Amino acid sequence: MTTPRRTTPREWMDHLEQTLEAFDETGGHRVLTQVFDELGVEDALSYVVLPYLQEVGERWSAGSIGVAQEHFASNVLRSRLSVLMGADERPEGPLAVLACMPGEQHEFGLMATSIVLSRLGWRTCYLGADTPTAELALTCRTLQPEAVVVAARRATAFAAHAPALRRVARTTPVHLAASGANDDVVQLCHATLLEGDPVQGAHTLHGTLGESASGLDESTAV
Ligand code: B12
Repeated sequence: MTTPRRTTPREWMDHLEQTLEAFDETGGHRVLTQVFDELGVEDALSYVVLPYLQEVGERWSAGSIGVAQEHFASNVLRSRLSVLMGADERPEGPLAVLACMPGEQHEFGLMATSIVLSRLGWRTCYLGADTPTAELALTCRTLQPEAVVVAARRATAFAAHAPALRRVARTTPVHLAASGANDDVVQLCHATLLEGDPVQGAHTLHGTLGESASGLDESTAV
């Protein structure tokens, strides 16, 4: 008897394209259920869902799909990731506040980090897209999290708010992430660079802060 061949990430992405870009929500959710079951949450995010989103952008900018298809696909994915966020949180875990910088609408990377952190035993307060820095600061004063993660595609989004981020960094470790984060803005904002993809970023944060904050280690991941 031969073992059935496993579906490759390329094939999973093709299945997402065939369903989501044909406005087939049920089919898209079916593919997502299968891919999360077969690969597990982290690999499904790293090798299928996030790369698929990048390809959607390429097809959109090349004109092979329209804005409606891009919006539909990202809305279905957003609803799915929202369900995964917070699903595994434990009440005693360290707390992370996650936000996109003002004007930044791209939040999938931050959502993925939030999902993985919660699976590592963290509690997350997800503020999401386009968060005013005054609100971020207020949230940090109120909740006193162990870490703040802020994401932006452009370095100028961090630089423009450097004074506010420095004020937050006086009391809470601030981590800058996504393509706008680089050594210069990290220095300017008195922050730390959170490198790698969103799944790696969550593990880095957990490695540097999670264990000391709560005694959690990688083996506690759910
Ligand atoms: C979905 C999407 C949208 C959605 C976002 C919905 C949402 N709720 O997030 C909407 C429709 C709102 C949108 C709007 C726009 N978008 Co858009 N969008 C995309 C798309 C298709 C996917 C984005 C995504 O989630 N990618 C998955 C992430 C994880 O990949 P990534 O961004 O490359 O991130 C890498 C790293 O930076 C890192 N990372 C990212 N975030 C984080 C977070 C953490 C914590 C960590 C550790 C790491 C990390 O991980 C990735 C590597 O694995 C991209 C295509 C693309 N290439 O990504 C275009 C894209 C980013 N958008 C683009 C554009 C032009 C726009 C608009 C200007 C369009 C318009 N005219 O209105 C607006 C701008 C809105 C704004 N002010 O921010 C361009 C950007 C071009 C550029 N050079 O800057 C892209 C690249 C499309 C393209 N090919 O042209 N968009």
